[in-house]
Amino acid sequence: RAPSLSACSSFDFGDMVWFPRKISDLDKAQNVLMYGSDLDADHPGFKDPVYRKRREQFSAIANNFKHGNPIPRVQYTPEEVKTWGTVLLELHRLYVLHAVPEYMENWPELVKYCGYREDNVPQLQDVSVYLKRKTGFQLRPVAGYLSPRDFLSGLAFRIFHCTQYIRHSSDPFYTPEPDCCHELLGHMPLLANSSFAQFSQEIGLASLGASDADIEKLATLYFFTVEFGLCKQADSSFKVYGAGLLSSVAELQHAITAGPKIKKFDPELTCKEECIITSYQNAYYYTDSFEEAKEQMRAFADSIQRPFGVRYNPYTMSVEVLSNA
Ligand code: NLE
Ligand code: FE2
Repeated sequence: RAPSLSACSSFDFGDMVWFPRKISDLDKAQNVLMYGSDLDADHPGFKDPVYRKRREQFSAIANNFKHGNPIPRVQYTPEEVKTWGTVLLELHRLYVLHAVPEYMENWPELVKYCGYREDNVPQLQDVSVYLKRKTGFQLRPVAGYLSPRDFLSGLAFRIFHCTQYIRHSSDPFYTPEPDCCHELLGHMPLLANSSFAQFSQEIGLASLGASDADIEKLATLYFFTVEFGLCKQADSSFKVYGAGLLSSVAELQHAITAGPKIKKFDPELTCKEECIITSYQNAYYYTDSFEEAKEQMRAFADSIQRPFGVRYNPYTMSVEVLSNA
């Protein structure tokens, strides 16, 4: 029977792990795991004091951000704009050949409304306003790699956490961490697709209050689909929808020719694969269509057991907790 809001005797809501219930609660769910303002030693910017200093400015923007604020605009330096332009130009050539059609659909609008141009790094605020109108998604600046639980919980509210700094100029075609090229080129085009936006929110809702073990599985599956997923075409070649590939010239070229490293996506097996953050993946996973990836992820998310249900209320932008009793 359908879950009800009635008081529940068998489950004490007080036992529930904390999770954001309203959109402004995301201000309290911001655990950045690595990098942030303290770069790890294997990062290409580690030995560059100018880059490190610059990163502190971006960390400050993210750390001071509160839900409802406009995202501060950033004046990117000529060197940063050049890096962006180089990445955009090379990737665009590859998209035409290797990106799924859903990815390309919204390019003209990103150019028109968000300033996607070789000589301009798009501002997160402009993209956020565009997405809000298009699919209800909004962006929130973040200082680095967010904990999987916090990242997924943002999706429940149609909030996508975005880094705003750009990769180090010494290696435009691969960076070990998310940066604005990754967010803007890898993620934004698909978040402008309403079916993908809906899917993203469902994954987010499934994550709220889930056990650590379930979050780990869900995050791993998200990683091998939304970040690194491929689709098999009728002629047995592959098209790409994963954002981590669509933002890296080097790994995109590597992945589409990775032969036996490309395996069939199977939630039960794929959730055991190791997620590699600082270099290429050991394996990539494909489905027969982009739609199939979403369906399989949904089915997995539905199988997560929680002693309560959740329902999103779009009028109040809050999550209602329902008893399963
Ligand atoms: N390696 C990717 C890139 O170079 O754009 C970023 C991956 C973020 C998960
Ligand atoms: Fe990403």
